[in-house]
Amino acid sequence: MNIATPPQVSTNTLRDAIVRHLCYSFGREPDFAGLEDWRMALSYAIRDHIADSWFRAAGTARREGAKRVYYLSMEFLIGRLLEDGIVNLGLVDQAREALAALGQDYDTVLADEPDAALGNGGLGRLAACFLESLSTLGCPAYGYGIRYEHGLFRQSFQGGRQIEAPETWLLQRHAWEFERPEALFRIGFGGEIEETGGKVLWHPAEHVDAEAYDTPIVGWQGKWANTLRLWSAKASDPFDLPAFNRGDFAAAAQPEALARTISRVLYPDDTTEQGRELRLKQEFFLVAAALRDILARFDKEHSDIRKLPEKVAIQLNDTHPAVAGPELVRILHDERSLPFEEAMEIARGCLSYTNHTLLPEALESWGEDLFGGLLPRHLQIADLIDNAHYEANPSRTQSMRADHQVKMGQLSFVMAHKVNGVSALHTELMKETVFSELHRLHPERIVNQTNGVTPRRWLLACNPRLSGLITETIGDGWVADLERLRELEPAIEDAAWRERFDAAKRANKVDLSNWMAAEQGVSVNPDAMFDVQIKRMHEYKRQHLNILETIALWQEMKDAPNADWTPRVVLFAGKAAPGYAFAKDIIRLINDVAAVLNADPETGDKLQVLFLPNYNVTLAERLIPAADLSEQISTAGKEASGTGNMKFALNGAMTIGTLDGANVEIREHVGAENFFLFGMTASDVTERRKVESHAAKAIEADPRLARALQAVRGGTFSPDEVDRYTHVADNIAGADYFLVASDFTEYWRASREADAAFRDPATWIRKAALNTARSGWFSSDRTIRGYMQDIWAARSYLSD
Ligand code: T68
Repeated sequence: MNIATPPQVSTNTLRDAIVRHLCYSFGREPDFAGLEDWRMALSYAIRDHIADSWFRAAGTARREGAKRVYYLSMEFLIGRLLEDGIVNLGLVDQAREALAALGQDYDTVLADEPDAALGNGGLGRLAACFLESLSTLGCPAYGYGIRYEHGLFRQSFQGGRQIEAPETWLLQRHAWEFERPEALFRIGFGGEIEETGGKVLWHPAEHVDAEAYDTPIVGWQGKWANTLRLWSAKASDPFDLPAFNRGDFAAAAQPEALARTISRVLYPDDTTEQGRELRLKQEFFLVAAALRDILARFDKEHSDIRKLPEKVAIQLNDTHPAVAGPELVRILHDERSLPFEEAMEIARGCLSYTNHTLLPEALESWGEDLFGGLLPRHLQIADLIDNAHYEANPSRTQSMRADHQVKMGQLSFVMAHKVNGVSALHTELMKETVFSELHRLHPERIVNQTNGVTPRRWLLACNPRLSGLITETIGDGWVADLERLRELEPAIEDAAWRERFDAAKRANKVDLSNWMAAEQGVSVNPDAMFDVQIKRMHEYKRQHLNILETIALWQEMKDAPNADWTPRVVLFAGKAAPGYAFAKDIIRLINDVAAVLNADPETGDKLQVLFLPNYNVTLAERLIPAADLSEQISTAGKEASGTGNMKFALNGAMTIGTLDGANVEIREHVGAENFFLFGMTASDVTERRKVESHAAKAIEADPRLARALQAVRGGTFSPDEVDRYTHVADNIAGADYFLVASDFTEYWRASREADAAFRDPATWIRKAALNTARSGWFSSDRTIRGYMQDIWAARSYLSD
């Protein structure tokens, strides 16, 4: 099947399309158009071309009766889409010139787009990268999610503290979605079970409608486009007329308001908020709507439901959509009258599950009262699934239904034909820990698919200077075949080429410095090492280890201000879950440390600290190309994979990191000599925790650590409230579950190695460039090929 590359579009054609949309889609004459009007008109002009690819792709998939991949995820962290579309269609020059001809600046227009933050972090961003790769590879696929009115909260700081405000991406006009009022499904909750004549019927007490909104996601060169279908909740019976007629207007509007809460807001990844009924409602809402849609499409093309696994692959992005197991069994057994065993086999043939965490507190489990109250039939089916599994595996000791809970990890495992981890280390740890018994019973089920990132967004688009140099050196084949970056290696041996690589990095750093000066009012030295840690705030990610080391460095600089220090700008960004008090305290501590250090006349030109507010995809695109050092310092065994780590390496930053998640594989690919390794391994961590007073011992052995902790404890950074951070120091000196103290000395050593390497630019640039050349394996195209082969049995419909 050969899909033609879309026709080339000239600048003039694009310019005319922009003006046409401005006038006839938005009713605005060019002379009166504002920035948002221009952005919308350009988006519509681009969207027209994306839609053409989309129709062609959908037509091919239908004609061929293709197997479809369905990626079910509570989160899609898509960020801005306009540049993605322009870049993938190859229309950057045309768009820039067309706008210029209309008196508009391309970068300004692109920057007007809101960042759609329909996700918390890595898990949601991975889903977005996967959709783009699925389209690039021409694999027919749908992403299914929820169209949250409010994505992840907006973060600002007041007195250094995190303040959360609602995020309102939908208040600005959004160019990309098509409302599908005809794709509407009625979703039930609660109610009763009726058993008559061997049949079981579920009569829900409450109903909500799910309405689809489709966003096309176009792949590289516009050869294929898949659909991101997000569900919005609407009242089935929006208006209570009798109440209105009684004059009770508030009651009349009640059904609408209640229904809409389901798609109102994205849950912040917050381990303390477990068990909220609304979250389970959201999960079932997504799953039920998606499965109805999937089956409707299947029924249109095929008649034998037993063929479902041949035509449908459903990937569960973590356990959040795990109720898909019982729901699919319910539909096949209760509604379509297949025997229970067969219904289970068919469901398992379709379903597979990705695990993203081993943290025990993050493994979903629902109390059976809550679960059964909302989904009474699904609770029965979970019991039947569990019993069937036990009968087939009588040596089993752990049940998914123990302790009056429904354990979603185990349910997902049992209902999936494949279960995958997201890095080699994480997959091995899954086998040894959370799923050890299930792995023993089903040794073929767990497979690894190391994460990846899309090179279109995370190199080509976000770093035009470096990607321009790469294309000039090896041609543009790397964009869809990232391992070809290896072809850069001979050029890296050429000093003149290295200078150009360095010039690109330096220019990115100047851009970032200018932006920070304008936005944050802080001016930094672009010749300093840009040392960056950007990710969600969590104890296991150990932002507190980073700030402690920074404090120790500052203290040492003050001891010898005239020594030959490597200047550093330490940059942080990341949100803390609103209920995660310790993580919020670390944000405040970092801001307090920044205030003291940045104002210190003795060290201010050598060591600066900045916490940038409201981390999101757009900010990552700005920071990553400008980074020299990438901080990947989680406690070994805790970070499932990481994907930021890959983006940094790809953009020519050196990693300082532990042997955790995909760091292990990054180091193998880029070479041990091009990676600053430190710290305990996952098995060291387990052993170290058994050592009595391990933190106290580490502190005693390292005076630098002791002094830095003392500054935190003694109020050096909180003179107005000296005991503000006593509990932070106590935590590190006490239980120290995440082993900050025990890894500090090694981290300090590795940081000084980085300093020394940075002082020798010729060596540093070579190492940085080798990181780029050897990171091609971390493309999400490689990851998706792995899923297609090992898990989905899906194929590509592109060939050229
Ligand atoms: C991340 N998980 C992993 N979870 O932490 C990271 N959790 O190592 C990995 O690279 C990434 O997934 C992709 O595999 C998350 O991002 C969440 O965001 C989350 C959201 C809701 C509930 C629980």
